[in-house]
Parts: sequence; C-alpha cells; structure tokens
Amino acid sequence: MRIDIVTIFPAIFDALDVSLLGRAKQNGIVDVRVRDLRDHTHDRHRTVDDTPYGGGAGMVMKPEPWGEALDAALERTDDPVVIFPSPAGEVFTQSLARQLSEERHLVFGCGRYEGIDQRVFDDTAVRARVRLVSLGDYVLNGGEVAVMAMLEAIVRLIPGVVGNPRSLVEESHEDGLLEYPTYTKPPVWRGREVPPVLLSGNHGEIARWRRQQQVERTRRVRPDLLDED
Ligand code: JA8
Repeated sequence: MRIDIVTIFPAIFDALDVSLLGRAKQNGIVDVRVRDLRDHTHDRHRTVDDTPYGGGAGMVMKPEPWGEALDAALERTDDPVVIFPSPAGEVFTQSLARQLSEERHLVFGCGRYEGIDQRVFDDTAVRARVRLVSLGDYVLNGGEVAVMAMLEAIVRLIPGVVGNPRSLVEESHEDGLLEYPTYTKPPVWRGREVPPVLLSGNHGEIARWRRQQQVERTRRVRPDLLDED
C-alpha cells in the first residue's frame, strides 16, 4: 500500500519507523511518503495560513500550498482515497479501518489552525474519493496525531503485518463487542485469583465465560454498541 502524508510537521511521522509500522515499512508492505506542506509555498516566510473571510477567530490554511502538495501526492496514481482528519468528519471505526486497509493508495492531509480552505476539499473531490474522518468528539491541535492513530489501525490489518491473524478476528470490535478480560501467570497475584474457569481446561466453558464477560462489559460501559443492528 502506498501512503502519502501532507503536514507542516513531518518530524511527527518519524515515529512511523518504530514498532509494527516500522516493520511494515522495512518489509516494503507499505511505502510511506511524508510531504512538508511548506515545500509548496513560494514566499520568503513559507506561509501556509491566512485570516478567515467573513471574520472570526484564528487562521485558515491557504488553498495554494495544499493544491500543489496534493497534485504531487496524486500524480501517476490510480483510484486513491484522500483522508482529512476533522472533528466535522464521519467517525473512524474498525469497519472503516478494514475498508481502508484494502485500498492501494491512501493520502492523508493534516490540517492545523482553524481548518483548511473549503475549496481544497471540493477541488480534490473532483479527482479522488475524499473522506473527512473524525476519531471522536474532541478537538486536537492538528490532524497529525489522528493520522498516526488511523495508520496504526489500518496498517495492522494488511495481511502479513501482524504475526497471528487469528488475534485480529477475536479482538475488540470485529464482532461489535468489547474484549473479555485477560489473565496470565501467576495464578494468584496480590491475593487476586485468576477466574478458576480459565484453569479448568474446559474450552467450551471458557468460550462461554468469555462471551458472557464481553456482553456484560459492553452493556455496562458501551450500551450504544448493543443498540443497533
Ligand atoms: C482536529 Br486543526 C484539526 C485538524 C484535524 C483534527 S481531527 C481532531 N479531532 N481535531 C483539529
């Protein structure tokens, strides 16, 4: 999978060389290109923002550097998806991560300040599938950390990135329920015992207990997950 990232803070993505994503990069499973938006400015101060038309607080990202940077990212590609993290976007879910993990080319645009000139989205949508995506109902200072989170969720779903694919199917959210509690040795720690069923060797009973724990936990902390479909 090819991944382009447009940002004014390329150094944030140095962290992509570590851990799972680092291995996926080294193995050539993902080809990541981090692009500095300021390389597409042409004034002495490398300006990427300006005051908002209509007034209001803060600054807006100018369209011209974005146009150039996205032209470069979209050059000689076939059917890319362009993702802009935004609190105004659709919510990022495991299902969207799964969909995006099957794409050939993802482009992430990291906004800062009060946002990007709307015409950048409109112009990009003529050439590519554009999605505004939110991690949740809170505001960050920019899209970079949101992109890191999305990339981790997406890249680990690409075949060959995570060692044991079974663990992907079993874990949280693929079945719409929260995870069951997990335990390892020792059998007693600070007076706290591991639930005896897990030591019973009865795999049918263990599976039933785990499913019951998932349902109880989901009802307690995320009843919204049980409501729909
Ligand atoms: C922000 Br500025 C900016 C850009 C993207 C995002 S995604 C999120 N939750 N907040 C803020």
